[in-house]
Amino acid sequence: MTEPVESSEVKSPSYDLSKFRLKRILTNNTVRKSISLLGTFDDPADDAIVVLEKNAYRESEVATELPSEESESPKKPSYFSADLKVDTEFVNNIYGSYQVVPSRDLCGVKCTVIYPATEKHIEKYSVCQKYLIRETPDLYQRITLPYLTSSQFSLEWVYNILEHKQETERIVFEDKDPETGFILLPDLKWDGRNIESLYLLGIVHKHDIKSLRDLNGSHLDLLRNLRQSSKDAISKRYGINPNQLRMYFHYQPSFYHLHVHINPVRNDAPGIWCEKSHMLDTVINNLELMTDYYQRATLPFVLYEGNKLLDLYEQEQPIRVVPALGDDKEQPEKESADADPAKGCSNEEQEERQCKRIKLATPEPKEATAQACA
Ligand code: M7G
Repeated sequence: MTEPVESSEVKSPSYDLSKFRLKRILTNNTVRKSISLLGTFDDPADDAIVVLEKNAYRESEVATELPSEESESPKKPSYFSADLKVDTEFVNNIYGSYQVVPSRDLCGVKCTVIYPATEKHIEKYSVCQKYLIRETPDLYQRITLPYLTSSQFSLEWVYNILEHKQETERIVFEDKDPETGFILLPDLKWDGRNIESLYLLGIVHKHDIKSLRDLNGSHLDLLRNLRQSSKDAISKRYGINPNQLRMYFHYQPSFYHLHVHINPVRNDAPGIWCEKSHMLDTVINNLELMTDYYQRATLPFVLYEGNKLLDLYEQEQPIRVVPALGDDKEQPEKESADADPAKGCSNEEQEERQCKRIKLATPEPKEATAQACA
């Protein structure tokens, strides 16, 4: 039974995690060892998303005792102890294969719940096709900006953090300056246990910067402070060398209030792909070279099937239907309305062509390659 943290000011919905009822699996990522589930709790009308993720190994968990330490207590949990249950699968010559169950302390699974979940959350956590958009400043103004202004995830959780209503005890560092200040705290994705997989967020106090697109030369002091003060605070709290930290923005982000993602470079954190991440160092340098760089740049970003913004871009330029081979123009001509594959193929030939393309673009449904849009 899990009871979400409540404060007197902010009510969080309550639910009993053990009573989760599965409707369907949204993604099963065998590489990350995580599974995203759609279901319900007591009220069948409210959808819930539950994400289960096996924890990363901590180096202390594989430590073995030295003879001189045997009498020392208390013992830290370790795989190699009398508690380990071992089932032998096979032993062949010098090779052995086993299934082992370690002590209870080492069997924890990180669980994230979104309840009630909206259609947009379900979209974000589902397996889907992804497409790259090259967003010019004009396309941003005409298509992306109106869309994100009318349809975006609630920023309530961000304001709760900035106003010290939630997660207050998790704050690692705060600079309260309204122009250049920010709050540094663990990201929802971090299990909070393993420094190897450390994942922090730096959320700025300023309220009018939606994303990278809004940044200009006047924000350089804020960005430099974000970089330096975060590094200092992380070094002090976690003992991590500042030169081993990856600091970046997402474009497009899911939440349009400026925040920087921070994790160790040696850890492949989720969402570090080049099509989504912009290093803080590069952003600062671009603004030093050209103060309105992000108002002038064409910024690529990923859209996924099911996102309404993809349909809006499709009306502007063909995205799901790739131009015929050899017709690799910079800006492909707009195709006729009947070519919209989302509405099905209008004639057999087109259907066959389209199906071939989808087959090429769609990996075999191996679990190992299934990726959430998140
Ligand atoms: P993003 O780039 O806007 O979206 O990052 P994406 O990375 O999800 O596509 C938002 C970040 O905020 C993500 O890394 C989330 O894991 C994190 N996050 C989201 N929520 C709702 C919370 C929350 O309530 N608390 C904390 N600490 N982090 C959150």
